Amino acid sequence: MGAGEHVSRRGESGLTVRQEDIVASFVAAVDRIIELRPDICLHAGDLFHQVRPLNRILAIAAEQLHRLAARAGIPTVIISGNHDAPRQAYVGAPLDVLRPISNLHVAARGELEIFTIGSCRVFALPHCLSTRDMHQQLQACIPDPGSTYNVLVTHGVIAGMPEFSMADLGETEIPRDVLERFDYAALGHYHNYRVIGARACYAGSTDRLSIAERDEPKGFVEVELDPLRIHFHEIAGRAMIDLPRIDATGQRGDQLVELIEKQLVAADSAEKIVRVRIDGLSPETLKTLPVQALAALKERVFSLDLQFNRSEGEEASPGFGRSAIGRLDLGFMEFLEQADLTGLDKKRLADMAQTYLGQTES
Ligand SMILES: [Mn+2]
Repeated sequence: MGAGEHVSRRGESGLTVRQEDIVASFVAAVDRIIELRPDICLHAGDLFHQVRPLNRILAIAAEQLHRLAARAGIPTVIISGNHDAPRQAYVGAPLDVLRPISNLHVAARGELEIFTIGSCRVFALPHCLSTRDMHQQLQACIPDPGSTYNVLVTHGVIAGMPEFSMADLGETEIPRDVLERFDYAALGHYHNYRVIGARACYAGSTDRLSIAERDEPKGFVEVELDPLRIHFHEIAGRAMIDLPRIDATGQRGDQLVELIEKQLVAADSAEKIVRVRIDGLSPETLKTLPVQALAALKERVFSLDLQFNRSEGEEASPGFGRSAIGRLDLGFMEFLEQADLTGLDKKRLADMAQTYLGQTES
């Protein structure tokens, strides 16, 4: 929750209309879960898309989790993911604010916490500060043979399955053999619903967070443990579409706007989130582009993302405005996230930073 801040229009709540959408999907999921009355509800991380969500978003999260755990009495376990885990421990996690909610179990300290709920032991392993920490904590994920059920809830990419990477710098790997020890493993990080092997699953996010998710159903999963059965519940969200690419070569600006408009009308796009990619934009086309007509087009669509690919490259200079120095490797990772790294291997830079900078400080 909190994502969608780049949409310009604001709703009555003061949030952007897209932020309101994403909140509404989460609330719809809570409604359905309360109806289903499960023995336990698990959230596998990244409830928030950043370490410091808006106070309003934090308040909505508290209200909804209070409704689910305290009022409806559904024991709920939530962990932090790579987006909402603090990079330095002293900052604290936004989930810490939710700790006073009764019947809500929060794991947000970068270490494994084990909660006993009825006949189930829930191993809650949140995002850790470093890959090394994560590996140590994974070794402690040993099911309790005395417990009827042992369930794992964690956040990251399954080792050897890069298709579940979100290309985030902080993401960590989860070895498959750890998953196989448990009666069920609830996984977070990847945004789409996917069943992994026999007893693990990414439930995915409750709404679409990038254009890459345009054709994916969104929702949550209901899991029965004995025998194991996974059932996906879909939450209908706003439609997201990618229009055919437009070639701007040889077009005047006004002709180009006309082409875009034609596509928008054909796709019935007023209430949709739309991406249009325009290739081969020359300085001539750019000069004659009627800015007001373009702005008027944006008014007619819920959200219009116009991506112009110029025929000439233009470099943006990255800002490096940090004064406080914490852990060097983590500071460098934050810098990498903001820098324009087009054409560079982000993952390799991050790995090198962890190897060299992580050794000297810790
Ligand atoms: Mn994540």
